[in-house]
Amino acid sequence: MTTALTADAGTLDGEAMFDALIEADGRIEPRDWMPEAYRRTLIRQISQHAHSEIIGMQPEGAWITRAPSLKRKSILLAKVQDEAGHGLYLYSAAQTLGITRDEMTQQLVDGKARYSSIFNYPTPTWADMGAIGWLVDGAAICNQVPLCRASYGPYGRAMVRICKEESFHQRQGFEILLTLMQGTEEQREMAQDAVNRWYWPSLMMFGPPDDDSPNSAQSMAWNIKRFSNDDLRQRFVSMLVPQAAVLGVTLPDPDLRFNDETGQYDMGEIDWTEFHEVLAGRGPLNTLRRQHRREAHEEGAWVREAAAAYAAKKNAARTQTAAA
Ligand code: BYC
Repeated sequence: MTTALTADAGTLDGEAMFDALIEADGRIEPRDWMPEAYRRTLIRQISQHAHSEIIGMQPEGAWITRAPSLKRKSILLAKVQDEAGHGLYLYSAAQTLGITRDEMTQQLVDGKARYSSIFNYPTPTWADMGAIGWLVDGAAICNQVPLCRASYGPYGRAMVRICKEESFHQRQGFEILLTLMQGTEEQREMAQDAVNRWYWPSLMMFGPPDDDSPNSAQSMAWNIKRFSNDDLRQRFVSMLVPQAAVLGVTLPDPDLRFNDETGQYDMGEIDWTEFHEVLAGRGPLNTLRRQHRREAHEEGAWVREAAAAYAAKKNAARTQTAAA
């Protein structure tokens, strides 16, 4: 919603216009003036999110050949393809801020850019596909639905489609777990084991506690983030408790209980040391995830070169026709 409010780049008018748009809960579009820090924050958050989608294809991609039926295989394949698409929308949104796709990719393969901590954990059993869908995509929905209203237009619009697809992803994960929970004793144990391993890391996806989140206050003032990390985490847990009861799984937090006074669930302490270890590159699979991405990037070089050569040939032909 830039409407009639247009601004000249670099002038005080631009700054006043930006402030007015934020104040009015309007939208900032790529050609509008914006503070450099706003631009940098968006590039950081959107590119991290894009990288998360691309790295997030790995833990599930590993199960495509081992899915227990043709139906499960095609559903999983579609989900992983959706994630590639999410990466694409997000990289495109970030590009409108003046960074190239090549720069972002290079930052990822060089280990200079972050991606979500959650994708550094292994997926040893089929039940992990259920737990990722239910918990990881569930956390993603809680975190990302408010981002559909992010003040930066291209980001908010990309998030609308992403959230619709995440919603399908979450349900397919829930359904995998439900099927396992209605199966044999061994299948129920496998489902519970996966929930035990993914529950705490999924809570960490929301980021550090509010009093240890350096970016939140400014991002909320700019209407990029709409809720704090802790608020969204709380909302997620409230969503999970009734769903866990339907599934028949136990959430692995002995301190989890409803608090009549606050009307919310009290939770046990999250292991923030583990979170910081993963962020520092010392999670279970950080090295492997990054290495796979780097190898895929290098092995795909010929495709990029061929596509660029083809585009150059097409352009040359078009220029020749126009000149004739
Ligand atoms: N993992 O000040 P804070 C998906 C970093 S994709 C790693 O609170 P902010 C899916 C943070 O970047 C899921 N790093 O930061 C995909 C910051 O470091 P820098 C990804 C984390 O930005 C495929 C520092 O900690 N979702 O769901 O205000 C298959 C301080 O944090 C994490 C998104 O990216 C973490 N968990 O808030 C299935 C959503 N948490 O950059 C599913 C968009 C924090 O200052 N992003 N850090 O060096 C966001 O909403 C926000 O960026 C966050 C963090 C809530 C994640």
